[in-house]
Amino acid sequence: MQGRVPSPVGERSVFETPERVVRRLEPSSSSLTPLQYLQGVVTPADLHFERHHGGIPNIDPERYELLIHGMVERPTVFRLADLKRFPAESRLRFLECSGNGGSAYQSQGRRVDMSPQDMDGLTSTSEWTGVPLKLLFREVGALPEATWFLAEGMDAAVMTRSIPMDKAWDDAIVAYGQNGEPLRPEQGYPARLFLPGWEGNSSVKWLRRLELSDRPFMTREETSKYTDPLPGGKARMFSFTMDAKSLITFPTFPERLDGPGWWEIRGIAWTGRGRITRVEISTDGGTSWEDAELQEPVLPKCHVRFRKLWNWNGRAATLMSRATDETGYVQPTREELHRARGSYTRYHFNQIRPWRVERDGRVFFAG
Ligand SMILES: Nc1nc2c(c(=O)[nH]1)N[C@H]1C(S)=C(S)[C@@H](COP(=O)(O)O)O[C@H]1N2
Ligand SMILES: [Mo]
Repeated sequence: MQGRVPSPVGERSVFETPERVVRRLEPSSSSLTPLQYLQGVVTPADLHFERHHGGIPNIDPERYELLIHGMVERPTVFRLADLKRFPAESRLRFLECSGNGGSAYQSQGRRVDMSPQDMDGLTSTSEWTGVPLKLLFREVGALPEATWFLAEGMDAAVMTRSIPMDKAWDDAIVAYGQNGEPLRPEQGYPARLFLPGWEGNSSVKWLRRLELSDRPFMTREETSKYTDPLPGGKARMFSFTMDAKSLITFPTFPERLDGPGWWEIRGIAWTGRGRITRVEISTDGGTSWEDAELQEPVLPKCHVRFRKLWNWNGRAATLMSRATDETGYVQPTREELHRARGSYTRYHFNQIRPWRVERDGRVFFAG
């Protein structure tokens, strides 16, 4: 039987219902990746989470310009075509908003009907392509006195962040590609800063200006926002690195296990410090732990899949996952995180997420 003829651009199977793939929209300024429906580590570009502080600008790539100035020998304007003349780099890396997981932390066990998407959908993984920032900084002759640079976006929010120069010499890129195609407008088309492993906010989209300096600029986004209030009236600033985190994506709300027997507990783990080296699973609320298997590829600063077979005896159980990264850092419990950061902390919520499996097979968030 003859099937459908090819189309210039493919589409999803009609059996993959929109409710399954569509992103839950939070009031206007963000959308969430449906983590529980994804396979492998790549997030399809149209399911990448979005977070915009001033909407999505529409930028003509022919008119795009990136100015690099300040403590440099040769202030330079780069067009998009100029950026593409440098040797490109492509890497699979996660991007996570540092506010991710905040509602679960703040609900203190009151909200049980959250799916992984509801709870942690502000994280996604893409293959990002772009020019290493160090090549651009060498090109303009960055002065040795420069220790920070300002990154500025051209959206209505004029997002600005101060970034230590060390990140530029390490692995920062100016990205123009995502999963093999140009960036989506939602991800910063035609070019964004991309800082692997660092809080999403610092990866400034619709990038128009980089200014090198010998001090941070103390912008609104690093003083009134993106600082973590701590117990005792202090606050930590420039908390860029995303700490190791894991979350179970199955079984989770709203799934229901249809009977006792062998089930595969699955999830994803990631860390801004490099590689995930271990994920442990507890099926008894944290009393005992066993190693999960890490599924290839296990890449640095990238979502990694883990899995563990569980023989469910049909009694109520509490499932947890706990990640360790290559620096030896271990994902904390909610109590440990609370002790370190208090109730009013607003960013970097990497506490262990527990799930309660009821005797009837229904699963609820138990955090
Ligand atoms: N110019 C600009 N850059 C921005 C933002 C923004 O609103 N404007 N949002 C930041 C925040 S808070 C996050 S979490 C990430 C989200 O990137 P995404 O929308 O591609 O997922 O972009 C960051 N870069
Ligand atoms: Mo964010």
